[in-house]
Amino acid sequence: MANTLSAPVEGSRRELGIAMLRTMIRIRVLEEGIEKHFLAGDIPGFAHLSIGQEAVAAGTCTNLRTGDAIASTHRGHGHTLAKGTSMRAMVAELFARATGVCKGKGGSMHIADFSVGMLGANGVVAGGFGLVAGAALSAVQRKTDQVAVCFFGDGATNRGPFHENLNLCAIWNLPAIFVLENNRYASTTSTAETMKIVDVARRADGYGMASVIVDGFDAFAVYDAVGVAVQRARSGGGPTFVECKTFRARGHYIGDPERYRAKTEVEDVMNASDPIVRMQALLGDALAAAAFEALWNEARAEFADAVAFARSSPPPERTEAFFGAYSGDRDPGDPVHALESRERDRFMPFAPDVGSGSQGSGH
Ligand SMILES: Cc1ncc(C[n+]2csc(CCOP(=O)(O)OP(=O)(O)O)c2C)c(N)n1
Ligand SMILES: [Mg+2]
Repeated sequence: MANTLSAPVEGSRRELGIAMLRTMIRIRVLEEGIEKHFLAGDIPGFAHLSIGQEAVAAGTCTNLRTGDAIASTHRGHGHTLAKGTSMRAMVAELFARATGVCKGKGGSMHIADFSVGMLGANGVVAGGFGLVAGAALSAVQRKTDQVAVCFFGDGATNRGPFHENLNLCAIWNLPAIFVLENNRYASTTSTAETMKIVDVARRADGYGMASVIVDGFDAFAVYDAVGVAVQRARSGGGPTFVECKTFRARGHYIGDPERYRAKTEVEDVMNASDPIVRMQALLGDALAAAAFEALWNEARAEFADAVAFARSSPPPERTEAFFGAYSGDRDPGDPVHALESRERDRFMPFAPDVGSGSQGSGH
């Protein structure tokens, strides 16, 4: 398994390490903040945290351009932030405010931000594979060198869309990259109980797809492996499967009693492998303690600003619920707009102007 723990960290490599450390710290601060505000009742719906997995989001997205696409999962805050969505737009969305990235109508599991190529988190496990195959096919047809990255969990690889889309991307040689976050669990079930193999990357062999296994706690290792995959995809070499061995340090969702594993397992893994601590140790000499502290303080200030922004923003208007379900614009002459308006009038003939901003649940 590839990791970079003995590599010297100097020059541009050090700059890269600092950039990825900053991203990981921003994700950690965001998610610890989400946990706090969710438990305080500020965030409706459900939320799944990726604490422990930050190196995968940072190492992957640092390779990507804004025009490249990603598809995420129910555990997608880190992917979204790393791809370039602003902290304010994220937090306002989680707080169900009209200023959120999906106007407060999506929430944690349905965040999408097309302006940065983020095609969507997904409440449907394995829901991202078809989006990525489509985005990759579109890049080929439009003759661009864009790539599309699918983030997914180990559990998702037991579903049909994983197999169908890997096969399709392989035979059509599409510029897709499949980044598996193998965090040892799917909900309450250990992967050891749901598959007979240890390395899920072996499944890529069945489709004739290149694959690599990396230490998912090591952002450099993820960066390097995804970098090779991006290069291959951009130059017409087809898709790659990147298995990142990682760990989810929180419950499946906020509130999960975690009866299926020992508390010591979480402590042991995080004590040995916390990706942020590891990166700080790698950069240790070069980046002094004060500089580390500054990164944390910046991220905390950014998060506090985003919370204040969210709190001062209104909830979406109830009548907005009917808009944005289809592609199209808000020009009253647009047939999609007319259709959505008709639906609003049919289902909400006496709709009040402003609603409570509630979001759907389910996980
Ligand atoms: C099609 C579908 N089946 C079941 C679920 C319920 N569910 C939500 S998350 C999850 C486990 C996913 O595990 P994995 O793919 O390993 O991702 P992780 O949660 O570990 O990040 C399940 C079964 C769902 N959301 N969608
Ligand atoms: Mg999993």
